[in-house]
Amino acid sequence: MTFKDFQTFKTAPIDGQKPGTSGLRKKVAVFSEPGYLETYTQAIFNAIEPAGKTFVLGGDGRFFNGEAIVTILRMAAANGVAKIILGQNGILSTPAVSHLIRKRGADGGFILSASHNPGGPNGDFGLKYNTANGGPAPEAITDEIVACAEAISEYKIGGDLSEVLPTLGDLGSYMFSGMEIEIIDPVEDYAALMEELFDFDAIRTMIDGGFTLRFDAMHAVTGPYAVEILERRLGATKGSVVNAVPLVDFGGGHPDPNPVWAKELFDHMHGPEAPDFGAASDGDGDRNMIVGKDIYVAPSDSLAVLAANAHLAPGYARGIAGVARSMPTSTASDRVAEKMGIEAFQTPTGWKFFSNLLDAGRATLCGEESAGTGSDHVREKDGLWAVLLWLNILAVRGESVADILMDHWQTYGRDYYSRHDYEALDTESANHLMTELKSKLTALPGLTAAGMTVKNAEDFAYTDPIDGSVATGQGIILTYEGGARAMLRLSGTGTEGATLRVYLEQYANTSEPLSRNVQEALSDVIAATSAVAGIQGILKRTEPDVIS
Ligand code: VG1
Ligand code: CO
Repeated sequence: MTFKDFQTFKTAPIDGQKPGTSGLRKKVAVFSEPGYLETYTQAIFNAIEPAGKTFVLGGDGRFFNGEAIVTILRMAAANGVAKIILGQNGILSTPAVSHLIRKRGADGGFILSASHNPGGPNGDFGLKYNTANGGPAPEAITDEIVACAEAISEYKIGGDLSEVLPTLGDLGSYMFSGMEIEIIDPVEDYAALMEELFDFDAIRTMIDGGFTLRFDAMHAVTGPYAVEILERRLGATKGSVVNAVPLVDFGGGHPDPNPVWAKELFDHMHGPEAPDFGAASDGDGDRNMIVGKDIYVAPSDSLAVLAANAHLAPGYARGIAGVARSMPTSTASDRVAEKMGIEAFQTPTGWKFFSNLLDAGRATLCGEESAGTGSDHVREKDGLWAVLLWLNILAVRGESVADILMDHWQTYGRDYYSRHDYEALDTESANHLMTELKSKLTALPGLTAAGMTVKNAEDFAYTDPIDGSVATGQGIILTYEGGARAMLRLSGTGTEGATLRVYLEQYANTSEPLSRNVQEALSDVIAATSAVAGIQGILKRTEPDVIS
């Protein structure tokens, strides 16, 4: 094929294309409208000047992944891209893309995923652009992409890829219209990186000694990664990885690893057959849930425990430089940082805000309450990485998950924590609630509701300590007298109406009871926050849809 075979087409009008917390997410029906994916892809290309550059490409295998890969390959060729490093069959987990960009010195990457959102023909699809450091594009670039999406009127696309590549399943290098496509094993480089960071011998010895585990891949992208690493390389019994086969609709499930959506694993870990360790990951492999026998580790606690113990793994034996957490994540990790004498950061929600801190070597570990934990080994959160760090710590300490968590609370105190989600709200009332709350922030300090007195009320804005960029309107923080916090923000990843997230936190020091029921321990802050924000009055909801 020659260059003249490339054609330009009129773009489809794309409405509401602004990327949210993590890339652009829409219903499959929207993404697959003629010209929609093409328009957004061309907008990215127009924003990043792709000619002569190398990109990594892959997705979580959800419905429309294959078609989208082919479209992006044809468009990359037409836009003069020099090379695409493609996961076999178009599959790569999000952390694996991040690692490949860094390892190969690529100029960026495209991740096809709507992460934890359901898939299938009626589910969601998404596209995220990551930059050369391996991290999600910062706001300056996503703003540029949006501007390009509004301004363009045509897109460039190459000819029939199937003449060169009838399938995307054969490893090797191929030339397509002057662009190289290198098809690689999606697992190999990632597994090798994990072997560098963790003491696989110690974990293997622990497993040989009778330690049992179950990993729920939720029919999403981590299946092949977990089978290779946990079963083949670490010797976990065959079948320890359940729901290991990735399916385009995730088996009809909601690939979000929390006690609600990973209930099967959660119940198993609380039943008579519970193994020593349970874990799950999400659609694109960047989230993790950690459960011990009869004990769930809240993600905010997990970050704190990992920070306090990371030095037990070879990759972090020199210690960690700092810990960063997103604003609604509990302050448990701050306490660890303080004791260790290292920096603690509070960033807005979304992994992109950690990138600069990781690049600058100011933070080594990062985490979000939404089951995201990671480190400076890549620039995304990383589900299996968190699982392996936990396993490494368990192997070195020789204690149970429950013992390690209890010991942590007895050392630092406990941050009782929960997130209440109000889903599928009409956008107007959700916005109204936030606007009302913002309008009365200055009047809140001193106000008492449900026996709790508001100490401080803040509309969270973040100034990046490295490049000075400012992100405003990142959610409301209510601080109460006595160490409780509540955070409220609207989700930026949903595709239906609006979701209000209410994050609730109550600190108990070491002399207080540390094993209370979480919702009970939080009941005052729940009631107070509900009253202060007018949740029932404005949303006409009495209960959240999801409690995690
Ligand atoms: C949610 C989480 C946030 C996470 C984001 C992407 O965003 O709350 O912590 O970074 O999803 O995660 P929101 O705006 O819906 O609250 V993933 O695993 O979906 O890439
Ligand atoms: Co994800």
